[in-house]
Amino acid sequence: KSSETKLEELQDLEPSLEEFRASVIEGLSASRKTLPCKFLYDRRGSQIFDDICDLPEYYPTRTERQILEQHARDIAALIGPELRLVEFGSGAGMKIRLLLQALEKPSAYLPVDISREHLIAANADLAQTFPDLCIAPVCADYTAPFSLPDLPGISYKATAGFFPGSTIGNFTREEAVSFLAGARGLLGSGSVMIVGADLVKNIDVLRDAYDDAAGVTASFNLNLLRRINRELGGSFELAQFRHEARWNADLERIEMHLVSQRRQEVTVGGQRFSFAAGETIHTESSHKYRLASFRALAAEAGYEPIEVWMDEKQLFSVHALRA
Ligand code: AVI
Repeated sequence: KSSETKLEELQDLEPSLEEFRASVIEGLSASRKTLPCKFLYDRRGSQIFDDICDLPEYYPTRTERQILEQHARDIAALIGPELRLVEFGSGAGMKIRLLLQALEKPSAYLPVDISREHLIAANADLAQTFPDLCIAPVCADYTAPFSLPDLPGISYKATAGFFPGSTIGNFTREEAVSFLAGARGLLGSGSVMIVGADLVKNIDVLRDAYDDAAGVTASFNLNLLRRINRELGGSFELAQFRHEARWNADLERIEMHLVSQRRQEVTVGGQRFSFAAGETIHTESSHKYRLASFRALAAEAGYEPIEVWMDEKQLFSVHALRA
C-alpha cells in the first residue's frame, strides 16, 4: 500500500482570525495584560519552538525522549495492541516515533495540533516511515471540545492518548483538570492516557531553560507580537519589548513575560493600548509538578494514576493514567 492511501485528509478546525483578534483585544484590555500562549504557534513560532527543543538549556525534550526510549516497551505493553492513538499537540512528531516503533500493530494515529502547516509537513514525513499506519491529522485547538474523525474500514481494540512535553503545564490547574476530563470523555472509559509532566527543580536550571543564552526563547516570545502585527495590523515595535522568564514560587511555575521598555502606545485592529515603562504582557505559564501534585490533578479529572517513569536525576516524569 502506498503512504497516500493511509494518510487521511486533514480535519481542519484551526482557530479563526476572528477568535485570535478577540483574544488579543481581551488580553490587552485586562488590567494585567496577557495573551493566550496557544497563539505562540504560528508557522514561525512552531519552528522556533522546535529550535528551543534542541537548546542545551532546554532539558525537557531530551529528558522526556530518554524516558520514552528507555520505557517504550513498558508503555506499549500497558496500552496494548491494535490501538487508536491520539496525540494532543503533536508538533514536529518526533516523540511519537518512539512509541509507534514499540507498539504492536497500531491501527491508527490521530495527531491533533493547532499549527496546520506544521501538522501537514510532520505527518507527510511520518507516513513515509510508517506506510502501513492509518494517519488521520486533526488541526484543532484541543483546549476546546472537538471530535475525532471517523475512520471507516479501520478497526481497533482500544484507544490511548499521548500528551507529551509537559504541555499540560501551560494550562492553569483548573484548565488542566478540565482538559484531562475532556480527554477522558473523548477517549472513552478504560483508555490509557500517557502524559509528560515537568518536575519542580533548582530555580536556576528552570530559569536558564526559559531564558537561553542564544536568545531563542526570547525570539519565540517576541514572535507573538510579530504575529499580531502581521495578522491583526498591530503596531508593536519589537525592539521596545524584552523577554523575561520569571519563577512564580507560589504557583510553582515559570512565567514568560514581554516587558515594555518604555512608556508607549500600541494599536491593534484600530484599538489603542497604553503601556507604562516596565509593564508586562504575560504570555505563558509553564507549571512544574511534584509526583503527588500531578497525581492529585489527574484524579480530580477522574483518571487513576497507574504508573510513572522518570529519568535518573528526576527532572521529568511520564505518567500513565487510566480512565
Ligand atoms: C510547549 N511547552 C510545554 C513549552 C514549555 O516548556 O512550557 C513551551 C515553551 N515556552 C518556552 N519554552 C518552551
